[in-house]
Amino acid sequence: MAQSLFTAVLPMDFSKAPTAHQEVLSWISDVATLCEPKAIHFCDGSETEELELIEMMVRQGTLKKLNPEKRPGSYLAWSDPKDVARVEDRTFVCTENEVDAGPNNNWMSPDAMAETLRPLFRGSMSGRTMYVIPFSMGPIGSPLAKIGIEISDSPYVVVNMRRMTRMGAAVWDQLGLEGEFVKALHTVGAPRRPDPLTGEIPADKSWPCNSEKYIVHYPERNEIWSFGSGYGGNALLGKKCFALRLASMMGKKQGWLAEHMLILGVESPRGEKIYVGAAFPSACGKTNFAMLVPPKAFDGWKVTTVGDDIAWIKPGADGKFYAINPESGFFGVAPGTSLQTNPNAVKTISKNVIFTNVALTDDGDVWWEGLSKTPPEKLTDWQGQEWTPQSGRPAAHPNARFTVAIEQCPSLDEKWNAPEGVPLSALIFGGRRAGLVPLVYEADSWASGIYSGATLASETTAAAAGATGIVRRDPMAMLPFCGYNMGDYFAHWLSFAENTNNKLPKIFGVNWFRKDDDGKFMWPGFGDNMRVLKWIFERVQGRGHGAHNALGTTPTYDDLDWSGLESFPRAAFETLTKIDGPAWIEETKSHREALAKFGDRIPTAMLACNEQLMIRSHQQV
Ligand code: TSX
Ligand code: MN
Repeated sequence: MAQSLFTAVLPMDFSKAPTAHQEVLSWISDVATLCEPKAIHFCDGSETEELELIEMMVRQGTLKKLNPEKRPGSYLAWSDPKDVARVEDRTFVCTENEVDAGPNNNWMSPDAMAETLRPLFRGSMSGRTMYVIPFSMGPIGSPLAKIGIEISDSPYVVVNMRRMTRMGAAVWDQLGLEGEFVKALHTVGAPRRPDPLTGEIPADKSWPCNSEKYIVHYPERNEIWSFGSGYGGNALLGKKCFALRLASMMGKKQGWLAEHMLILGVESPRGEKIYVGAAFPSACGKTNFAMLVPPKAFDGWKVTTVGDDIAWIKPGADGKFYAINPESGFFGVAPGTSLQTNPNAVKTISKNVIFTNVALTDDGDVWWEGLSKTPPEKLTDWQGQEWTPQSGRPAAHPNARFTVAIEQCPSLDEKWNAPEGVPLSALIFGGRRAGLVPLVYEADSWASGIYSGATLASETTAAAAGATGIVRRDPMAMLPFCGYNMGDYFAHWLSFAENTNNKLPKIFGVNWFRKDDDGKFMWPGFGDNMRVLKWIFERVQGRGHGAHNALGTTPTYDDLDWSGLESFPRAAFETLTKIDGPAWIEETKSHREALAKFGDRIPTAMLACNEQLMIRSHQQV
């Protein structure tokens, strides 16, 4: 490590530490005493630091350097095959009272969990360097931003956190001597202890991890303890653990919302601009929507990207709902990403990328299913095995990822880093439904819009485990990410209507995935979703027309702009937006059962919406 960087070797001497924040230093000291690392390194976020860590990981086999002519500044990691995704059944929310975590979370009492974790963390960093990673979720100094410090024994985590968050020395200045921060502790749980016979430390694995895993949240202490995994949301603790699970709880206490939403801007040829937040469950193409390229015929219309995964939203003094993207990078799913599905993403990942679990080409570049129609003749798959198109197994893991700084995105919005955030005029909830749900509708009210989010569902695809076509409820796409009781969460959403100063965003439902009787997608999707976005834009401006039905307001054929898609049959659009009363009676029954699973904290307003929808479904012809 360079001399300019502070590396404390045990016993601890913090006299040259980059912060004098007493609570930070005593926490670091406690963690080091528990985890017994061989050294402590305070990350400064510099390029020099990153290059040194990368060089070390290349030497050790964790990273492969990609061909600098094809993919400058980029590297590839292959994980342990048993460490490829978030582990929801190993994820816990530890509140004093079980009911506060809710039926939507695994729960253990904080004391019982501490007893479980202490022995696992004791000596867990033996033979490794412990990295202290200061980061800000949101623009440093923004009134909406929050600071975290991750302690991790994984250099892979450091280089990923540098892309995904504002990480480095500037955070210490912002934190000062008294500032609040989230304590985020992570270990891969693979101590390197000397062999008892030879005294030698065995060679390290390229992807150290532990078969036992715990992802633990203490919302009442603003703490995260993560054990045993080096992958994504299990290890990059600023993302799902902090920015969604802990932040959702902070937002409930402090009057704001932490949501699993992309944020995009829509600008008309006349220069009018709105911002939109959208929540979709996984495998619905959130990143694609966040980077949408309008059809050629939509000359002068622009879609810009603020974020692709998380939004922190708070009403301002003017009552508008201001949103920031707490992240500064994309941790995106690679398979399915191509010039056809998402040209902006492909351009974003042309350089300075950490790829995880994609396939390697003969000339040192990357490949994944969907990148090109015809796969290369020969590849090395994500497990390091030779692969040909005849192999009969995917070359990239279906959950393979790219990690890249948001600033490389060609559609980046000019206000992506604005400390005050961007004002949201519309919120969208969307799922993958082969039937029932029309292409788009506007909810009649704040409460009925929340109801449509609360009953959001998506059908499983071939990519997800198990059978296809099974409807899974995923309220507001937050089921795995709400850090408290989901009933209280709906109540918190409803509470924003109580302040009459609030200018509530309009709420829309969308479904890009409706199929015809032959099982074919009816809507072209992708860039053509601009037609729907334009209608939403017009509705927000009080123009835009539609027909009223059981769900709210849906555009008729003539209400959409068909420029460049004039061949789309009127009859197909009728089917695509049809609301089938009898089918909605059944759907509404299923809503009621789904809401009942969240227990007695469900607000009565949600049950009233359910009854209302039942009446309207009976009236729907
Ligand atoms: O991301 C998607 N979007 C949103 C884009 C802004 N996908 C991919 C989902 C998996 C992550 C979509 N898939 C969308 C969509 O709007 N629509 C569909 C379904 C579909 C797939 C293929 C075609 C049309 C629709 N057409 C052809 O393949 C030619
Ligand atoms: Mn997500």
